[in-house]
Amino acid sequence: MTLQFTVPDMACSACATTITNAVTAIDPAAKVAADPSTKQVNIDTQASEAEVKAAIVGAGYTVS
Ligand SMILES: [Cu+2]
Repeated sequence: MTLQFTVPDMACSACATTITNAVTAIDPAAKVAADPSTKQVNIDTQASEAEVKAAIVGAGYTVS
């Protein structure tokens, strides 16, 4: 399943890496494409939307 989130406070590539790591911590098989310029995060994962959202929020970011 592909999830798409907007993360407005993803400002740079370090943020993108932090978000990617937070998601792969809950699903090591997830494919994460986080783009700081568009604030979009696309995630191909078997984890639920709620789990992925919680992981991103837990890393200190806002999901809108
Ligand atoms: Cu950053």
